[in-house]
Amino acid sequence: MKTQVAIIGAGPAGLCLARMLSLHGIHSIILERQTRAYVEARVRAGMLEQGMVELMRRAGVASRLDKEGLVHSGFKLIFDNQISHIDLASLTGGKQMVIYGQTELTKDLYDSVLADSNIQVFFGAQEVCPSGFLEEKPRVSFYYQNTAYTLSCDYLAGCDGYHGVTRAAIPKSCLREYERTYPFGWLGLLSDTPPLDEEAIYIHHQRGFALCSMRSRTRSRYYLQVPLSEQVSDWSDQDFWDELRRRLPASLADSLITGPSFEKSIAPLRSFVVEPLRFGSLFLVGDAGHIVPPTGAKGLNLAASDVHYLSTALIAWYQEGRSDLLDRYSATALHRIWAAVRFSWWFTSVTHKFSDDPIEQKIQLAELDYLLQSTAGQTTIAENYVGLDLAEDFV
Ligand code: RFL
Ligand code: PHB
Repeated sequence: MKTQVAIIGAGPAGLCLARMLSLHGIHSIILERQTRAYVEARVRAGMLEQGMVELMRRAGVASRLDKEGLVHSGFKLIFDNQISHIDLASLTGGKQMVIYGQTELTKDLYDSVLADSNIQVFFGAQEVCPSGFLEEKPRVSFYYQNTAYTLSCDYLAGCDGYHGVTRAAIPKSCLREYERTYPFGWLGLLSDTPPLDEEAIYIHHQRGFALCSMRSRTRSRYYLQVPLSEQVSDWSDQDFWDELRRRLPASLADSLITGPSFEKSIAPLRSFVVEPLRFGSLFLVGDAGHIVPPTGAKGLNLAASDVHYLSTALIAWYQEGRSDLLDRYSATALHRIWAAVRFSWWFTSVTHKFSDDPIEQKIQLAELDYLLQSTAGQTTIAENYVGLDLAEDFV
């Protein structure tokens, strides 16, 4: 079996990369460990940067996103029981965010990828093992429906997330890993109830961080900071709503509409980057190469900028024989990744409870107060939140 680009992982990064390549006549095969239904059901991101929306449009998969996505021109930040507004659009020259669930985005990508004759997807691929990255033709061995296959390709894209096999297939001595784990997680809940507000609300509270977000005008997404020792089964819906109300100012707590949840899960928080993002003919893309805590809403958006850079570089190689963009993929992507790692770490560090030491909270409040009372401070937050510009030589 052979293809031009072998892609491991059919999450948003792998699917989007395959589509961008196909638009330029480049063939790819995607190997995915799970079933389509499993990947589609994973509830994760919701807040998309304009750059991600534009990538989806270029990939020809944005018609539902353009119709159903909720445009957000700002968000709210509550600390010391005071509500501040970050007016993203006016602080960034008109940039906005769009709320559209990763579940929906993945469904749209699957619909188009599975109808695309330049792309073949193997769901339920087992024991996927990439090798030969420094040889002329790298390969991937795998099992599909109990039969062993070997796929030969020109290039390999590791789009298999943080727990995938591609990063692990690179010799340890050739990579440098940077990692910070946080002593808490986010307990998320989805419910078919109207959102608390038309914008996302980030809440600093002495009991811990909370976030009020949404998926549509009738579907809400809420998160609570919880200790890593907690299990989802420790939290009934009533416990969740009671704790969320405690972390909200009274006026908002009174207007919170609650209802039965249909999804609850706990996600650990982590900052992680591996350098470089290339080893021979293997390129790491999205969560396979980097993870950020979700506070800055950057994970999926970074996967999108990686896809933009790598697809541009591969297209330049196949169409013009140019390898300079492939050579610069890692450094260019990492520049934007580190900016998002810094912002996501910072936003987490000023909004979450790390200890019971009262000086911690006082310093967080002083920092938030200092930044929010000045236009310069608000602009710094807004520019990072909407996402930094892409490198010009890859546009
Ligand atoms: P994914 O989505 O993890 O997909 C990887 C795919 O690879 C498959 N795979 C394998 N396939 C074959 N063989 C193997 N050995 C394999 N191992 C793994 C997996 O089954 C899977 O299908 O990575 P990708 O494509 O890089 O996408 C990254 C995003 O999913 C992630 O960054 C975001 O969800 C992060 N994130 C957010 N990002 C945003 O930009 N905005 C947000 O608002 C936002 N909110 C969030 C988030 C992540 C969260 N959690 C749960 C961590 C909120 C939360 C709570
Ligand atoms: C979400 O809607 O799931 C969401 C929104 C903003 C974030 C993280 C997650 O920062």
